[in-house]
Amino acid sequence: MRAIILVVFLALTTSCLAQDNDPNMGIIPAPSSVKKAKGKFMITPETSFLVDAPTQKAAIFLTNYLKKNGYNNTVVNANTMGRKPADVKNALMLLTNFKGNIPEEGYELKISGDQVVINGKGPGLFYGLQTLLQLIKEEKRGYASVPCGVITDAPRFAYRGMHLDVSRHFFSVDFIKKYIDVMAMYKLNNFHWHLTDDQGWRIEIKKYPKLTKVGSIRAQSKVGGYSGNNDGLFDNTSYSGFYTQDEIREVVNYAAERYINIVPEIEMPGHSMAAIAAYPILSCDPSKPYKVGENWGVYTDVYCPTDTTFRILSDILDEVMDLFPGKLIHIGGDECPKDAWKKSAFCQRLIADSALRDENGLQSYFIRRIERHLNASGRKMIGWDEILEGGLAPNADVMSWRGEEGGIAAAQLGHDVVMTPGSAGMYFDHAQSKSNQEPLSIGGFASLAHTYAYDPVPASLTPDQQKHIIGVQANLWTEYIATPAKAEYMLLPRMLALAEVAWSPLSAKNFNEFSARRIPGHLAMLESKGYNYRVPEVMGTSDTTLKGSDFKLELVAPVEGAKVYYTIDGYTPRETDLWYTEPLRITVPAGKAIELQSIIITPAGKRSNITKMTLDNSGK
Ligand code: TNX
Repeated sequence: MRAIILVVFLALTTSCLAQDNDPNMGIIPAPSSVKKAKGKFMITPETSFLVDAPTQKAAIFLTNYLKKNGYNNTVVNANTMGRKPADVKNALMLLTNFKGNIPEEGYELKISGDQVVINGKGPGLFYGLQTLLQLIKEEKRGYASVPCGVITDAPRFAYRGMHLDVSRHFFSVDFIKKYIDVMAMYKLNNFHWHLTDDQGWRIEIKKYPKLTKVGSIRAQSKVGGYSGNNDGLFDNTSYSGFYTQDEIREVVNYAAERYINIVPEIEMPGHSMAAIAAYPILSCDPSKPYKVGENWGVYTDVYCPTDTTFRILSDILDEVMDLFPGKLIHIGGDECPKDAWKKSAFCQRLIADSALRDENGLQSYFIRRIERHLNASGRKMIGWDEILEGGLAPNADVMSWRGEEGGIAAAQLGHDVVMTPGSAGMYFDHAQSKSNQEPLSIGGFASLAHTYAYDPVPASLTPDQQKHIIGVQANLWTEYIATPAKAEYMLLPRMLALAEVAWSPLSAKNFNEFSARRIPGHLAMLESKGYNYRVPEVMGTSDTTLKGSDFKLELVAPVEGAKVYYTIDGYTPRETDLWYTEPLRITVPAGKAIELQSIIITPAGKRSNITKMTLDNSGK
């Protein structure tokens, strides 16, 4: 019997990968509305670039973009040129002075053969420009084309966050800026900077210099995971790093130029070994020796809720608030074991004197006292969902990470919530596939599809309660991420899925279009900008067995410009192997099986996981 099995991914042909076939014109995150039109606007040395508000961040960003990308065109003030912008042909303009209403952070982008017009204000104008930059196709130096169309757009959520843990591993200011750059490209607007934890204190505090002098250095780090040969294995190498206050200010400004607010996190009362090692007086037993954490996980020594601790933490938070102008200050609050408080006579007395229920009540006392201090300076506290235990601080926002329950409970109590559940693909330290070809990770599983599928608004909330879901965030914890290349590998492309979760209306979301039509162009673009990313596997094949004798297989590269290489001889495919150029026709002799192994190799030499498909005609 001859069976013809046609494996075609989403019934797409190679040409369909071109973003011309994407109803969203290749834009990520998918806009609220896209109307494609025929024709192109051509950018040439004669094109006028006009702005009616030259001090707008978008105008400055455009000026820098032109300079950096080899255009000699200058940006002209539309108010002083003596003509109405609408009358200028071959012009690209950023306008704040438009008729009609555009929602907060929204924009309108109209591209015709004569003109490109972006209408918007502040962040909206900036996001319109980011969309435009995704549409620009360089032809040669100084020349580019933009496809015609009309886009109207505004975000679904006000809080669109990406987190980075710089305690477990430290990342340079240059890397932080690169991280902020890619966030801005995808319209994310909150960078959650996890600055302190057990394994390192990474922000200079002038009043308490030992926080960095002692607390930023650990004697050694855990090697690998906790099983097998790596069990109990340490690298015997000291590890350090912190940001000076000048560096912090530089990053805050850099982010603000891109409409990114920074949410600094100073962890308390748990995850505080680094600070306790620097100032043992912060602990419940100052006579014990402490060292900066060398292992990952959760430590049982935590801040003791004494007046001294509150004075020191208030001083620290005062310096933090001076550095970070944003409203939200993150105080952690997660994973605070109660062992030390149970043993402490001071804590037990405090529980009794303040009529607290138990140690959970004490945790809540701790958080409320810190909240009062932040509120007194006009700031809002945000913490991980454990701050709900023992009663939530009156004005706090909650970041729901242990599933959605904490977020749901907080929204029901009328608190604002940022959803970031690990179970829904928001933990970018989790592996991106179940393959053993993935690099070491903390475990867990968050594929691109899983991340993409998340909807942060729980159906169990009433419409009024749903308004308290102010947004969504993904977290990049770095226990097992020691290098910028690996951080980018774990970030990309999942952050692009997060961007659609955070920005796009549900009606515009479509995973097949996202992954097969939009992602390939974006990965090529990110590669050209020097980002590392996880190369998705070859499309059109998978780790499976197909039964039959005659096969026609259509393989597609998920990165524009990348090649598919394959073997049928059982060897690992590499660039010296067969290069896929047209649908494969493979006939398997009766009684035999052939293993088709395939890999993607990108122009820069990045490689995907290898996929093995068995074409089985053994008759078994
Ligand atoms: C839990 S998420 C933590 C972090 C770890 C992370 C690893 C949270 C609030 N606490 O300390 O790095 O898991 O996935």
